[in-house]
Amino acid sequence: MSREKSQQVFARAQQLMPGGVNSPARAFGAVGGQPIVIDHADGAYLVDVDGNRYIDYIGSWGPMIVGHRHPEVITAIQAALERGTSFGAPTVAENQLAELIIEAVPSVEKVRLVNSGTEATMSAIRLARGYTGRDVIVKFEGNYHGHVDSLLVAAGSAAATLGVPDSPGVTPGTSQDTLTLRYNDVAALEAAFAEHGSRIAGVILEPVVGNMGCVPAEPAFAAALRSLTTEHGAVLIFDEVMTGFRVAYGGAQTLMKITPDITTLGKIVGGGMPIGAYGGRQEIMDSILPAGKVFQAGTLSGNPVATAAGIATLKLLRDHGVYERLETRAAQLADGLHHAAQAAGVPHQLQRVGSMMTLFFNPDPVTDWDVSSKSDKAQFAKFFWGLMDRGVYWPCSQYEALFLSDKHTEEDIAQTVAAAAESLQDL
Ligand code: KE4
Repeated sequence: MSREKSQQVFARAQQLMPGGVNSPARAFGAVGGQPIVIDHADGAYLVDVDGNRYIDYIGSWGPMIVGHRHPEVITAIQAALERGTSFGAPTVAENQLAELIIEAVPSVEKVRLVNSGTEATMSAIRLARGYTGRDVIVKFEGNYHGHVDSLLVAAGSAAATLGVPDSPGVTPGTSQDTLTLRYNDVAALEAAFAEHGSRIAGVILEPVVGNMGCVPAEPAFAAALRSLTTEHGAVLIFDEVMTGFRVAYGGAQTLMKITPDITTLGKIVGGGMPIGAYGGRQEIMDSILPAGKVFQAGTLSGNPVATAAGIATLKLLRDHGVYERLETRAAQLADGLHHAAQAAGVPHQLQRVGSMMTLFFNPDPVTDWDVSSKSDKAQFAKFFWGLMDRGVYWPCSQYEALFLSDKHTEEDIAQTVAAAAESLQDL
């Protein structure tokens, strides 16, 4: 498989942009080698600039749940373009996307659209602090909430992958009000509230972590989160940027039957265009300017082209039985990967919620960052390139989840499992 053009383009990229990428997750830092440069995509497939086709399990890190270039999404974007690209003024489409989100997500009575997941989580913690008048935010090791200064503490995703979970440039003054606990550790959570309860403005977590690999919140942990935040008057924030509209139409909160106070969204809600959102109880959301006094703003927030893509995507998810098909395909993939690893005698955990999952090279069930960080990253890197050389595009880090789309076919799954079986045998 020639990747000559990718190498030429990436060599130039490295002269122009730090590390040659506009987001470190793409840099292949954990697996060695160089990223492939994508020319175009369609359905479940990516095609690189050398003409190599891959079955795509990143899906732009989650957004492409209905597949690349879905005709109804493209048509909606084209129609929006005929009316203009940005007005900086209210539009009907913002109402329509807000209504879809409010209808879908149980905790959201009012919502504010922004331009990325990072903006959503940054705004959500400012809102929690402004609403409660308190300073401390609790987060969890291995959870990633975007590059928000006060949350870049023990972060997951690319921060963990590239070894900077506590980034340079984040000052002690910023991180002093961030309390970082172990995920799924009820005792630690109880102790934190016992000691700091009256100072805690909010608790933010990924209800199903994707950013240390796929690690769901255990029921006792989830219940403790809700009871302790309620008892102490703290805001419970579910960061559903990844899980929102992914694990279920209403997000992880509908599966867990836990209603947070604020939910952050991104990725799928923009259908591949730059959209984030945060929403919650009306009395909390009405603290946001201009209804209230907590400042947050954005030139391109609610952009008409982006909202058109988001509306089309959410309607496809709401009306066309996508989740049933995703569940069937995801179960087939998970089952195939587990049996292939078993046959190869490779210690592993296959952890899945809906159509997001991770094959951990780890003998122990992964419940928190301590365990996840002990996964065999050298094995993962070999497995990754074995798949790439067999036309399967896998998340380029053990600390990421993979995602299926509605366009992945049974044949794609069979081809992926066969490629995985060969790659695992070669370890
Ligand atoms: P963005 O600012 O990248 O849109 O969203 C940040 C974010 C917030 N919360 C969660 C749970 C997230 O997973 C993310 C972003 N996810 C990573 C992948 N693990 C995005 C990929 C990247 O950084 O390039």
